[in-house]
Amino acid sequence: MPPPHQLDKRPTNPVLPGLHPDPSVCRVGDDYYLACSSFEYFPGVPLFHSRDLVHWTQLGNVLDRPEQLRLSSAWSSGGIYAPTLRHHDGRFWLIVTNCREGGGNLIVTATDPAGPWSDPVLAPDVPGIDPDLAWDEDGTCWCTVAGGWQVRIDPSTGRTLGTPHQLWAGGPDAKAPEAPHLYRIGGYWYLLIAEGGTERGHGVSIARGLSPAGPFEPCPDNPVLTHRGTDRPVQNTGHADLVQGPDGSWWMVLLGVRPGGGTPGWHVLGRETFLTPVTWVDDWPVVGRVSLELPELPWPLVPGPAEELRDDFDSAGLRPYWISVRDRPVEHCTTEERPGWLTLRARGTSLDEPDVVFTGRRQQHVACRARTLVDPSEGRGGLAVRLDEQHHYAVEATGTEVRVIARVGSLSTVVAERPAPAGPLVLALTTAPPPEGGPCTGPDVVSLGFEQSDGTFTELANLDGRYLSTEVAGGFTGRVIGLYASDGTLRFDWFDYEPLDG
Ligand code: 6LW
Repeated sequence: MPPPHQLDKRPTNPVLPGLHPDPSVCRVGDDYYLACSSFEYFPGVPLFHSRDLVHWTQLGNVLDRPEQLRLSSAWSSGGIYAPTLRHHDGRFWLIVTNCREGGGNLIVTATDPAGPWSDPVLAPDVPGIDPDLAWDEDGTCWCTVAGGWQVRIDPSTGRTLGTPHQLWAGGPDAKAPEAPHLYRIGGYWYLLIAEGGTERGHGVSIARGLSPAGPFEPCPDNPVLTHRGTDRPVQNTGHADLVQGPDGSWWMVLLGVRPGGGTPGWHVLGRETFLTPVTWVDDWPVVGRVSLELPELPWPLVPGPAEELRDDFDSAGLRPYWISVRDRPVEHCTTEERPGWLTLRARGTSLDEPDVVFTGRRQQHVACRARTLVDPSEGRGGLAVRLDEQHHYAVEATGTEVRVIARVGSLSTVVAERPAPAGPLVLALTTAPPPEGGPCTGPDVVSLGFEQSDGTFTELANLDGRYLSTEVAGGFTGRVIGLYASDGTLRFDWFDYEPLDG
């Protein structure tokens, strides 16, 4: 049994649950590395390591310095989209798009994937989002982007060479041909793309040719992967990357969602990273169905270190899973000011504001509990589950009151209010599957309240979770559970996240 507050990483699919979409993977010897999108959150681009493609340990975040990542003008679900991670010539290369005003494509490199990563080199002439880097035998680097556009590039300067040309953009009338990855496998160059849009119509298609610059012939069995029109528990499957194991077997990492509730189904954790096997027939990939069961692996599992679920804020700085909305200046978020506590100093006046001081972790389990001990004597703030500025539930404390606030679209309301006991208090929220119901049943219920000094939970509100889903809020993210300050200074002694699934 793992010690309390640590998550025994039992192998499951998704291999990276919660808001971890657009996975890009590479192998170096016996080690695998994987990066994901991070949108309006800072630091950006979480980076993971694994020895078995199943157990992933976060090494850090690629864009973890303000000089590398500016998100101030990024709207919710804007910011960092769709990295490609590759290892070439003894270095790790990562290319990614910052979708904000004045943003664009950027390239960073590192010799150690745990960092530090370089300052970004901008690639302003790369003609689109979802950039990929691939090197051919003579060292030419090809950058391919959404829509099937490609241009040669010098990745060390970001300068493009020559004029972009269009390769292959999926099937006729394909919606959103994106997420290209180009590989040399055997005698062919393969262009893997996503198409159909990242919603229920999502899929993966492939084409091949003899040169990285095309022409490409589409696979007769496209899409090689889609769950559209099925009742499989994993939906929206797409945006994939391929990797080969040391034994020669092939694997695909991809994004998928787990919708819950009645119809049309709501996914609340965001787009998650799944793993599925790939075999080859006539030099075309055949992709296994993406299931909640782990595929059989031809190697033994290598669990990483157990994950710490409780943070006592005793170490300098925050662990890599903590993400903040748009930035994290030390004047607003620090563990240094009162040792052993996280201090948050308000800037925006509520979670509705784009500059709110909020720092949290991805919700990774359908059923979970989060608790924090807060000292609200110098301000107002608390514990929230956030989808974006317009969709969040919070239990908030001042020196005198505890209240639950719900914001859904343009409606914001104080759902419940109680006098607060004096001194620090424990705020708590749980998410749980809904009671049995008909087609209108939501995906889960979110209960918010506080704990009495004897540890009993006082529920102040119990809210339908569908309003904190991507199907309601729109966009590309998922829920983040965390701590915020909306006025003055809030101090948090600890934060505890506990999975309740199974
Ligand atoms: C990303 C695109 C996608 O740029 O969603 O599912 C977008 N695929 O490739 C944002 O994550």
